[in-house]
Order: sequence, then C-alpha cells, then structure tokens
Amino acid sequence: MWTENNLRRAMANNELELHFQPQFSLDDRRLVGAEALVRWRQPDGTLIMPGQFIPVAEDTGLILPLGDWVLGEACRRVSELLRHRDLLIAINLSAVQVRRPGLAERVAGWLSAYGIPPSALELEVTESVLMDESDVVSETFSQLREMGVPLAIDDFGTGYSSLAYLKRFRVDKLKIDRSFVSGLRADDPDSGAIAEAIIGMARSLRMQTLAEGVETEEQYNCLAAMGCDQCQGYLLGRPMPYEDFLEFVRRDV
Ligand code: G
Ligand code: G
Ligand code: MN
Ligand code: NA
Repeated sequence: MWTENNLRRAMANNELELHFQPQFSLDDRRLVGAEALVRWRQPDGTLIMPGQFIPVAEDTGLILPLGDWVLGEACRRVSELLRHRDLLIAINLSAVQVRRPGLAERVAGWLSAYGIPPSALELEVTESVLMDESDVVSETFSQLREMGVPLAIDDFGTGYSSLAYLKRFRVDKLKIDRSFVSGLRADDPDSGAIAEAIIGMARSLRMQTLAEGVETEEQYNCLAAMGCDQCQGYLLGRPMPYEDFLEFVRRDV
C-alpha cells in the first residue's frame, strides 16, 4: 500500500494525470462527453490506479488537495476540449470533499479561472453522500444547483439507501452501476429488471440515465430498447490519456 508521504511527493512532483473514458448517447452512438479518472504516473512510467491510492488520500486528508487538483485539471482540459466541440466532462468527488464547507466556491473559482460554463462540468457522488444529513452537504448541493453545475449519482443502486433523497436533492443523472449491466441478455427479460426499474424511475423524476460498464453489443441493444439515455464502457471506449481522447474527439466530429 502507498503511504501518505509517497502520495505527497507524487503530488508535489506533478505525477498525477487525468484519463478520460468517453460517454455516448445510446440512440445514435454520438460522443457526448467523458468521465475523468485520476491515475498516478510514476517516474518509471508505471501507472497506478486510483483504487490503490484514493483510499490512502481519503484516510489522510490528502484527498482535499488531490480533489482540488482534479477539479482544476478537469476544468483546464474542458476549456481545451470546448474549442473542438460541446462536451460534458464528469469528475468523481469523494465524500470527504463534499462534507467540507467551501466546495461550491472552489468549483466556482475553477470555472471562472478557465472561463468555462458550469454546464460543461458534471460532479459524480455516491448515494451515501446524499444520505448525509449535514447542513454543509445540502447547502453545497443547493449552491451547485444554483450555479448550474450538473450532478450525477455514481454506482446507482448499490448503496443502502432510501430513495427519498432523490426528491430532496434533484440530481440530473443516475449512473446505473455495471453490476446491473453485466448480466443483460436479450433472451432473458428478467436480466434487465433492475436497469429497467432505474430507467423508469429516472424518467418520472426527469433525470437522465447513463449505463456503466457496457462491454457487448447485446448489453448495448438491451439498454437502447429500455430507453436508457447514455452509456460508457469497454465496448465503445476505455479510459485513455488526454491526448488520445483529444484524437478520439477530433475523429468523431
Ligand atoms: O479508474 P478506475 O478505472 O480504476 O476507477 C476506479 C475508481 O476510482 C472510480 O470508480 C472512482 O470511484 C475512483 N476515482 C477515479 N478518479 C477519481 C478522482 O478523481 N477522485 C475520486 N475521489 N475518486 C476517483
Ligand atoms: O467512478 P466509477 O466507480 O464508476 O469508476 C469507473 C470504473 O469502471 C473505472 O475503474 C473504469 O476503469 C471501470 N470501467 C469502465 N468501463 C468498464 C467496463 O466496460 N467494464 C469494466 N469491467 N470496468 C469498466
Ligand atoms: Mn464514476
Ligand atoms: Na460508477
């Protein structure tokens, strides 16, 4: 496991980078945006995945400067990408970041530093964050909503949660967890029961849906038939370095 000091040094030496996994509209396969995913590029070129260092960052409080770096770097990339076409870039927020007062101000600061519209940056949080009763969290979400920054719930359907928070916070998008996508089979209607229920509920609450972890044409077609709005997954694109994503965007225009 990596230590706090390893990670501090990595940040000081600029060893973090954002990779981008493309997201598509399900009806026409058009590129609509990407999820930014942090990686740690070691001096010898080895790439460390977030599962190996985000937990350390969360336990030590380093997630605050790290999360702020992700926010700024994402905004910088968005400002470049918007010169090529309209896109939405999503970033992941840790619960620690959302519980700390001042997140909305940080977001506003980065948006204006790079001159990008709030609608181009989406913030992903997990269900557990929205279940938080604290005033800080609800204040932050209402500030972000007022600013016009879209909110998505990541890994939707996997948390232990009441659904009441969906009305309270009015999120824009539910990301259907890949565990509800991996088993989808055209010849087995039961395989899609959960995904279909999520899509139906989202529609009646006027939220978008994005299916995660789409790996096969069969899964893609099942989701299209259910009226899911968007998808991401290995079928259409893996997370990739910024330069590769830029190529991807240029090709798709
Ligand atoms: O990138 P992978 O492909 O391994 O992503 C694993 C998980 O790491 C993601 O599901 C996400 O929850 C988390 N993650 C990736 N990038 C970030 C980030 O910038 N901030 C936070 N808090 N979590 C991230
Ligand atoms: O933020 P979140 O927890 O959803 O992170 C997305 C994770 O899912 C990242 O680790 C990413 O590399 C991974 N991922 C993206 N697409 C696929 C896919 O099609 N299949 C699988 N198994 N994992 C995927
Ligand atoms: Mn995510
Ligand atoms: Na997810």
